Amino acid sequence: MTERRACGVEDARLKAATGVSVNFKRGKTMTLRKLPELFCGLAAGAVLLTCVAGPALAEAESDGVPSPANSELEPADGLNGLVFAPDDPTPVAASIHTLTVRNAANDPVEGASAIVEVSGSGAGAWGPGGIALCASAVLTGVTNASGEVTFNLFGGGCFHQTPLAATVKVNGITLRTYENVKSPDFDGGSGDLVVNLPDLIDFSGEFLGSSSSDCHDYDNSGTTGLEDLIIFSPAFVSGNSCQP
Ligand SMILES: [Ca+2]
Ligand SMILES: [Ca+2]
Repeated sequence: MTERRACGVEDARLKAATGVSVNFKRGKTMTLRKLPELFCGLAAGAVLLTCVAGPALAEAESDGVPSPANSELEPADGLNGLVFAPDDPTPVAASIHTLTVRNAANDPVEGASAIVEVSGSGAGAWGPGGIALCASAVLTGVTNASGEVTFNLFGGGCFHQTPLAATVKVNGITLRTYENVKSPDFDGGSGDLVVNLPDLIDFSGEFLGSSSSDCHDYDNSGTTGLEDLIIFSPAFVSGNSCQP
C-alpha cells in the first residue's frame, strides 16, 4: 500500500525530531531520508513537501496485529479442538497448549494479551455443555518475545461439535474458534475433575465401538482409537484430579 500525501513543515520538524537530517537550501532539490521506505522531496522555492509512505510503514502499523493464519496453537490445531484434563499428580501433555502469535509479516507479536474463552466453563458448570475447571487452570497470558504464551487447560467435561464451544482471542481479535472441547475426565454426563472408573467405562464404550465416538475422540478423527487411548491412559492410570 502506498500513501501519498502533502506534508507541511511541521511534518518535517517531526521527522527531524525523530532522526531525519533536514537541510533546506533555496535553489536546490533536497531529499530527506529517514528510512529507505520513507522520503520527502523538497522542490526548491516551493512550499511543498511530498511524503511517500511505503510498504514498510504499513507493516509497522500492523506489527502488533495478530494474524490467525500465521499464528499457531498446539496441540489444539492438530487435534482440531481443545483437550482439558485434571493436572495432579502429572499434567496430561495434551492439556498444555502453546500459542504462538505472529503478525501478517510472520513476525512474533510480543506483549499481546491472550485468552481462552470456554462456553459455560467454571467451577459449577459441570455436565454436557459445560467444562469444569481446576483452580490451577491458566486460560490467560501475555506473549513473550517469541510471541508465545502457554495455557494450562486443567479441567474436565465435554463439548462435541458445539459451535463456538471455545474461542481463543489475542488483543480482542479472535484467532481460533473450536467446536470440540474434550477431556479424559468425562463419564458420559459430566466431568467431576477426577479421572476414574466411570470415565474408563465411558471411554471403553467408545473405544470398543459399543457407543458412538464423540467425547473421548480427542483428536476428532471420527473414531475413538489408539491415538485417543494414549491421551486417556496416563490420566486414568494416575487417577488424575485437581491439585489440592
Ligand atoms: Ca470423572
Ligand atoms: Ca480419534
